[in-house]
Parts: sequence; C-alpha cells; structure tokens
Amino acid sequence: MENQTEKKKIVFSAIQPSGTITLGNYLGALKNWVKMQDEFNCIFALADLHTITVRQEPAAFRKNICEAYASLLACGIDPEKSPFFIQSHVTTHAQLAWVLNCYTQFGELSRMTQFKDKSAKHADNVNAGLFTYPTLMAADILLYQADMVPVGADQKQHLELARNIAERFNGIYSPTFKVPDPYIAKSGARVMSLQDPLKKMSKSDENANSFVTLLDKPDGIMKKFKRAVTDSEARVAYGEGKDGINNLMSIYATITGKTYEQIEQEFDGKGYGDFKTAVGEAVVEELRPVQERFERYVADKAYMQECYKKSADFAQKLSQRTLDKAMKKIGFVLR
Ligand code: AQP
Repeated sequence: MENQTEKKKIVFSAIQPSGTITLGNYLGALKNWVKMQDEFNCIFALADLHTITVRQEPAAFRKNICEAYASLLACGIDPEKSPFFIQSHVTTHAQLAWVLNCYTQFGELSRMTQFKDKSAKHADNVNAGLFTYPTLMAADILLYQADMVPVGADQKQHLELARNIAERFNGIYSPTFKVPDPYIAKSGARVMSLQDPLKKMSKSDENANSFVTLLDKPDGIMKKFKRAVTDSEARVAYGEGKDGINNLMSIYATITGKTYEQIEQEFDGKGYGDFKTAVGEAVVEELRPVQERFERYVADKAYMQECYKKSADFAQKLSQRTLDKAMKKIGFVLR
C-alpha cells in the first residue's frame, strides 16, 4: 500500500463471495487485476454486502468469504501493493449507498437487466437490496475517486448508472465525485457455461457441471470438460453456431496464448474428445500453483486477518474523505 501515494490512475474492482471463484472470474477478471497492480493504484474488495441480495446460508457464506479472500491472494493480489478489503468492514459503503439512493430514480433502477434477471430467478425474494444493488456499487466506486473500473459486459449498465449518479450529484452541488471510465482489458475472456454456452459461467449456477472453480481437483476438472456441451460437427474450428467449441477454444487460447488458427491446426483431424482433454489439462496446470498457494493462505488465518484489517483501515480513511465531502455539500452537520 506504500506505493499508493504515487500519482497513478486509481482502479477499483470488487468480486462477490457468492460461491467458489470460477474459471470465468479468473480468466475474465482476476488475471488482469493481478497484472494491473503495478501500472495503477488498484483497490480491491470482496463485495460481501452485495452478496446478501440473494439469501445465503450463514456457515457457507462465512466459508465463501474466507475462501474467496484466500483465493484472490493465491491468484496474486498483493495487499502490500493494493489494499484488498472486505466491503462490510468499511462503514462508508453502506452510508454513501443510502445517500446515493436519494439521487437515483426508481425508473433508472427498474431498467437494470441484472435486477430483471435476478428477480426472475429468485421470485420468492425480490428484496429492496436487489433493486438498489447498483447504488451500492456506485458508492463502492465513487468513494475512492476511481478513474477506471474493469467491467465485464454484464456490469456495463451498472457502471453507466454510477457515472450518471456522479454527474447528477456533481451538477446539483459542485464537482465531488470523479466520473469513472470503464477499463477494457487487453486480454481476458468471457467464459461461458460448460452446459449452456449461451449463458456466462456463473459461480451461483445450480448445475455444478456448468462451471469449473479455482479449487476443483484435477479429476473433477477433467470430468467437467469431458461433459462440456459441444455440437455434432466434430471439427475443432471457431464459428457461428459452435458456441460450446468457441468457448473451449477461447479458454484454451487464453491459457496457452495460442491463436484460434494455431488451435485449429493443432487439432486438425482429431475429435472433440482429444480437444476436451487438452483443454482440461491446460486448465489443471494453470490452476495447480494457484491451488497450492490457496492451501497455504487458507491455513494461515492470522496472515489473512492482518491483510484485511490493514486494508480496511486504509480504505476507511480514504473513503471517509469522500463521504464527508458529499455529506457537507448536501448540508449535513459533520460530527
Ligand atoms: N463467466 C465469466 N467470464 C468472464 N468474466 C466473468 N466475471 C464473472 N463471470 C465471468 C467477472 O468477474 C468479476 C467478478 O464478478 P462477481 O463475482 O462480482 O459478479 P458476477 O459477474 O455476477 O459473477 P458470477 O460468478 O456470475 O457471480 P453470481 O453467480 O453470484 O452472479 C467481474 O469483473 C465479472 O465481470
């Protein structure tokens, strides 16, 4: 965190501890976050407050938070360079979220596709938190005056809303929040479900065969790839209507650095069985060192505690400045 005084662009990113981190989170986000740590002043969070918009079983939730924290350390997030805190430890997030709720319109939140999707999926629990999820996300970002936020396609709409809220607030009062830009990483894949390649791979999917987690054992990983849905053409080639194969090619390309042409040549004349085995093996080897580091971190509770406590202290101090600034402009009397 010492180098965070340097004038580099501020990048904020968070991930939900809503299940075990998937290969999708890893290839689509985490690998890039690790690389970004030297170029930018990165701030990372485990977005546990967001996670309770969907009902969690307490023991599993607690375990997911600890394992997600250890997983990110294992992937290479370094709290010495980039504060990595647990969202619920930093009180300003919920506070600013309330304030921003009062500067966000009902109509704007109603248009969010994630709200529509998640309320359809959890029809028995369409809670107000699910509806106001994007204002909490806006608070997460705006509190740190982030210049950039790495976003997957699924979060673009939420970032756009955060920008609108910031601009609205700045317009009513005076410049208070930095208006954040999306950060599109140079590399990184959108990983799709292994069972329904039209849907993104998601850690809360009910079908465990649809995703590979960072902690899956080698034989489990191989089985999931062998069962992956493909097509009847039996030719390893990237193309329209070949969503399953396209997904496997994209995973293989991201890990090995090979182009689609090179992969097509490598598997010319071979069947899907050989290809699936190769993809599975590449994933196993990619995850092996991550899993070894994970075992070390998860067993060292004292080290993890030290990391998240120090990071939360740093984040609390930094974000309090923005919260106070916003509250003062509105007319609140500061303590
Ligand atoms: N399948 C994916 N491919 C590429 N990137 C992905 N991300 C998520 N899934 C994929 C990226 O991971 C980061 C953290 O995501 P998150 O956990 O905060 O929320 P999410 O996008 O909702 O992830 P999940 O796994 O789908 O969680 P649940 O199932 O709880 O909704 C983000 O940068 C995201 O783009």
